[in-house]
Amino acid sequence: MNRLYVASLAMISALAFTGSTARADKKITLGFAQIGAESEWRTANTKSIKEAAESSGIALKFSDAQQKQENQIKAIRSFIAQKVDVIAFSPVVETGWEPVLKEAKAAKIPVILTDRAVSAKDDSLWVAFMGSDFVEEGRRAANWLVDKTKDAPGPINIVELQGTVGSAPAIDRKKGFEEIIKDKPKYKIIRSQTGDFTRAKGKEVMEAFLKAEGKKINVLFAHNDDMAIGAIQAIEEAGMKPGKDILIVSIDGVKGAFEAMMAGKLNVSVECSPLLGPQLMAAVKDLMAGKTLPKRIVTKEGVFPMEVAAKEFPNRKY
Ligand code: GYE
Repeated sequence: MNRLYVASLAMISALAFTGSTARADKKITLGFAQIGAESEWRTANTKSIKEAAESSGIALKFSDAQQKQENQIKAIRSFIAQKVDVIAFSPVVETGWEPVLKEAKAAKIPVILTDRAVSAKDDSLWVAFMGSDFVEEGRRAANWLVDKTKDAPGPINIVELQGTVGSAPAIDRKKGFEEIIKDKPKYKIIRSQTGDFTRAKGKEVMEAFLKAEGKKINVLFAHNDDMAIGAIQAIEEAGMKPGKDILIVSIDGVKGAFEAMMAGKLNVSVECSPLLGPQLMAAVKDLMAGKTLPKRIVTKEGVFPMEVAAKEFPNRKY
């Protein structure tokens, strides 16, 4: 009697056990190694990924690297050790990923790059890259400026706040912007330094630019809105009018930028959408269903000058 009882108990628990592992097996696990929380863009990106994972029924293991490559590498290694189904990450800088990507490949875990690309010869180390065309964003920023100042006499002195050193958006936005102005001698980049995509650094570096160049500065090109917003503060504290004394061109199109445009302090923001979550989850599901993903998935984006800011503001989702 007793033995039978124990045996049936064991059977029941064995059944429950296999039942639950079978169910757990079906749920896809995604490991996502985020860069950090350096900007409004990044916060919106994280929110988009978390919400999309939740609504797609994907189990998300999320890690925040606080803008350090070594932390991202550690997170990816731990995802490999945990045998997640898919790894996705937004590489803080372009280089130095081969070893860890090879480890993922050896473990047969597909990797999707989101937002930022890596620079590596062997592109079999990732299955797809989804994100914006940063060179095009740089061109859009410069094209707006060239058009806006077409009747202004030169020289037009530009200061540039670059994003994180070695990151794809910093390299590409600079490249795209320079490509447009390089055959127009009226435009001169007189100072260029990194503000690491943060408000605090953007303000600090702009203060240094203002100290060195003062009223000579006609334009600020900031690689993201947060640095532009930090710089706006520095310009105001120096007794100048941002958006008037100094034209300000930036990239992202976050709510903070729209508010600055509506206040007349920021002239234009080139859109770069952080809402990659739904696209990423769809790709993860396709991948698990055995489909081949397109190697490059580009996000659709626009340009928003201050004149349209108030009208567009209610439509903004980040
Ligand atoms: O522009 C910036 C963020 O990689 C596109 O990173 C992203 C950039 C974005 O910190 O605000």
